[in-house]
Amino acid sequence: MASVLQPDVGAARQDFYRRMDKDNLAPLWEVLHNLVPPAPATPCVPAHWKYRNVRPYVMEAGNIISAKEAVRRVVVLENPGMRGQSCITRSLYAGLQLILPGEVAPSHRHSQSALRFIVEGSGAYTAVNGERTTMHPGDFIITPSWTWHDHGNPGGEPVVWLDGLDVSIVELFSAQFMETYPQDSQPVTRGEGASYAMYGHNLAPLEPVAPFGKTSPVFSYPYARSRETLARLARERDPDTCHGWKMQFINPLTGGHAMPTIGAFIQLLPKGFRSASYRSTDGTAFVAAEGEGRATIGEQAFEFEPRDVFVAPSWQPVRVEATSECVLFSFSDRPAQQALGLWREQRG
Ligand code: 1HN
Repeated sequence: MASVLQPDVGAARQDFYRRMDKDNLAPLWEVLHNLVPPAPATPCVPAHWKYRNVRPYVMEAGNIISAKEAVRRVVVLENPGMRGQSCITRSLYAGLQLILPGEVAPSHRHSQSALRFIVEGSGAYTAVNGERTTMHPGDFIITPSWTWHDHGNPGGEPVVWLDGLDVSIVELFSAQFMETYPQDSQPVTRGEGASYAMYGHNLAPLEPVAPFGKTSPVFSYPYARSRETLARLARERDPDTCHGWKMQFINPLTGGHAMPTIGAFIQLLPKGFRSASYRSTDGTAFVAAEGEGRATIGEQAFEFEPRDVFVAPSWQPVRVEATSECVLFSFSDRPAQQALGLWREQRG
């Protein structure tokens, strides 16, 4: 009878697994359900970093190590579900970088793409392939893959920005490359604003050659322009029930996302706005640029204020209530998922 045979079947299987294990073989049926779950499964959990808690550590880092010695003096925002893995979502890295007056973070390049969202202070610059751009709070700045970049602060105050990188994506494909520039600072070969003037005003050179490949030739998107656009949009139409007034940063040469792996967004929520629930497969990191409110992500509610960071894992419902008028910057791996035909969203 089959019931009598069950224990033997179990023992036979264990013996089979042990023997095949020695030859680097394993039975799929033991792991199949974990490999293809019915809906997104991620170790990423909802989390919130209050800037008022994090800032003292960032400033203390400034006393403990120089930007030059650290190469990049950054406090990493580690997702509590993935401690030790230097990531805020399964695919993306985030950290708060500090550069003090007079410091230089030495030039290097890598295949990972980076974005910067300026959180505090003005007067530092980042240089990308020979052009510097001065940082102001709320600016969105891109370091395209494989471009030389260094940061400096000739100004008089500390400058802090949020870095977002596609570290885990590039690692997944084992496509990491990195080189150090022979000098701390690369030579300046173009005037400040050259890229923005050439590509950021609905004009492009005849037969434009994309200077940064699949990444936008505009590498600095000033907050003043983004904010003005949101204010104008708010006068022109009703807010979306899920997103308020939300825009994506684009590559003017393609109309698509500004970066091939990371999507960046900015949204305005009017005072008193309560969003409808929204979820998508791109786990998303948010930074509050202006205003206070409450973000409910899955089961957890976070009260945020300006400069706070919070993260929504893939497929967890997100709702935002704006106590005052809010501007949120956010980024995710949406372009990568869309390029691979994987991205899904669900409203309400
Ligand atoms: C990097 O190169 C920078 O260039 C910042 O500012 C953060 C995190 C991981 C790997 C490289 C930068 C980084 C990074």
